[in-house]
Amino acid sequence: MNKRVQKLREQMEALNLDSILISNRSNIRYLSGFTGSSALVYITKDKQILITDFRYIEQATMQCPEFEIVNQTTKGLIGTAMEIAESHKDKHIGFESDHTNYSTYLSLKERSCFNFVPTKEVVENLRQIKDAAEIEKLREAERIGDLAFSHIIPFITMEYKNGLTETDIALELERFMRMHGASGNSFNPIVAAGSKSSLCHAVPGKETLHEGDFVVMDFGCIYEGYCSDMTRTVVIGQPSEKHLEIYNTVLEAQQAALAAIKIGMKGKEVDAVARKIIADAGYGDYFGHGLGHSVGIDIHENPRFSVAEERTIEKGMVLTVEPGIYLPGFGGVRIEDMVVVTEEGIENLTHSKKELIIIE
Ligand SMILES: [Mn+2]
Repeated sequence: MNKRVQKLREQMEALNLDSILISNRSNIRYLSGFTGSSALVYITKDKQILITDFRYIEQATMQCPEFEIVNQTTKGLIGTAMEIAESHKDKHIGFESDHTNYSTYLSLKERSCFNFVPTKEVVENLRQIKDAAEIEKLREAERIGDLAFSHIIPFITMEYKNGLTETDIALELERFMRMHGASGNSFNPIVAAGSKSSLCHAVPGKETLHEGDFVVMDFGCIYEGYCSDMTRTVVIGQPSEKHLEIYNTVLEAQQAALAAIKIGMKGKEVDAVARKIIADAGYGDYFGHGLGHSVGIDIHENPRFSVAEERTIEKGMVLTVEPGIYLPGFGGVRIEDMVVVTEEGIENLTHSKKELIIIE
């Protein structure tokens, strides 16, 4: 029996639903194991059905042994789901309001024999707590990231004087992670040097590395469908007082937050630990993003570590802790680890060293 579907049925009952339509790809993967790009999952009180098209029938049959696989009719995915709903006499049908576009919504509304009920984050909420098998995949994904980082430092040291660009570094990280078991990036790597490093989500470009540059590298990969995420910042040449002050403030904030994480804390309380240290050092205005986010099948999941996060931290959640300071015109520092929340506090999945690495 599929435990995830069972938990979803408990939610359906609480919401008085006869059935639910799942259209989000990550939610479909979580419930069924299906990794293709086009499908709908339809869950009733006693059936679990995956509707897809000819291209994916064989794959779905292999990936989703606990699901009935249905080939879509000429009516398309939604039309086929509605034919099934009719034959089951389902009336109250949930749909994912965050993942349903307006045209689909209108086509649902035309079918007045059903009562469509918008739902929000039903499967996402189940995904917040990772099981042991999921944590194992996240651990491996982050291990590949650590490995890539330990490879990239000597690579930069050897090559930067030959005009190595941000793009070269990003490509080398990607290539290395793919070579070591990753199926792809969890997001396009961010490699930002010099004054560009104050752009939190800089796109790597033709910029080369120079003495006095901070270089921020934020990257991650996908391993068996699960994402990793880490950031390290290094400096080219001997750091100035200002480099050290900023770097050490971010590091102190990160370590304090890591040490503070405890089951039952609100996400905003963890965020506040790091934010206070950065504000007390006078850089409060230069840390404009949240402290961290959950990671799983998607790179950004809930709950977060942010000023607004009221949800509490529970055992089995996997989140990033990534404070930063960004000074326009000078540069920025971000240090990011990915951690599992445990009975004792956390298990840090990221092992790359955090003392400032000086590349000369
Ligand atoms: Mn992140």
